[in-house]
Amino acid sequence: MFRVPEEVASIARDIKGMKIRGAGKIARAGAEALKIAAQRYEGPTDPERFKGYMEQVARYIVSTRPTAVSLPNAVAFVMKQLREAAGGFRELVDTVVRAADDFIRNSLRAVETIGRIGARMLRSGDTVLTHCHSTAALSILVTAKKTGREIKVYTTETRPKFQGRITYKQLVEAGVEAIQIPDSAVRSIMKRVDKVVVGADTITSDGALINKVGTSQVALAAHEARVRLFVAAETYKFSPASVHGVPVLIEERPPDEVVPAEWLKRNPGVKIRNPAFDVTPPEYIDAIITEVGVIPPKAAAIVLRELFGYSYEAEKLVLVAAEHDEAGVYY
Ligand code: RI2
Repeated sequence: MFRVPEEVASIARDIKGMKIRGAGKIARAGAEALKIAAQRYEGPTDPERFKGYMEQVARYIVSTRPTAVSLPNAVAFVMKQLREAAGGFRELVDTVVRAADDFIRNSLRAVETIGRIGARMLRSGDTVLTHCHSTAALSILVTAKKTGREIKVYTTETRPKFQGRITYKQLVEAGVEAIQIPDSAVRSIMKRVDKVVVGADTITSDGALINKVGTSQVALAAHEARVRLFVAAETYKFSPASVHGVPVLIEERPPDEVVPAEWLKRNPGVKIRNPAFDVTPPEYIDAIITEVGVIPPKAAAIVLRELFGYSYEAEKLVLVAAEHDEAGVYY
């Protein structure tokens, strides 16, 4: 029977339950889980058996949340090196550990670089609006402040899970002037906004952005008000599977995130939908700020070819994720 160490199971539970959340963080947690699984492996030390076991762990980790491609990309990064590695059991474990550490280190560095590049695109006196809680978007806003740009930031609440409160808190802690608004205030506030900065869960080869539900409404309001919208996205948020026409599954989360379980009990039969993400078309995006530079959304396919060579590795894993949740909606 397939077993994972408790620490790995706990990471998987935390990703599913959104204790660990944010596309970059779940990617790093996925890499860390593979590393722990390899280090704690107690089965037969035959290299092929070990590789087979790690393939199962990879599928298990990827099946936790279906939308952010950062997770299968992180897992594919580690697994590619394991698949291609020769040598005995110990060497294979070392390969997994090294690859996971490399991914985590590079990922953190990418967030920092995006902060530096993105901050240059803001000016002192700018009023910025952001949605949800994105570490990459925050990196830009906080770096702007650190580099002497006095900005003001409107943060949406981001119903139903209120991740906007984390953004608000972290901005204030960094000394950035922040103002919390309800999601429904976005269109009226947009008149006072100079730039929008949001994060990304997945970017498809045609330059569409899949991000926290509500992002497309923010983009629509920005477009109408002629406010520029920037996306902060590490390159592992780009979907190699989308090049091959694989759709992105929009995660549907439980109804008790929308209304309290108690209320649901008192009102049986109430129908609720809770899609966690939505799709912003490339036409509403001015630029994507990545660690390799600022690109127009339509250059997503080039980034994918340069970085992944149109690899099928991540595609397979995305498909596993998609098969996992039949109730979801595909983009
Ligand atoms: P970073 C989050 O998803 C939000 O949609 C956020 O914009 C995106 O991940 C990227 O976040 P969730 O995990 O990687 O809260 O920039 O559902 O932190």
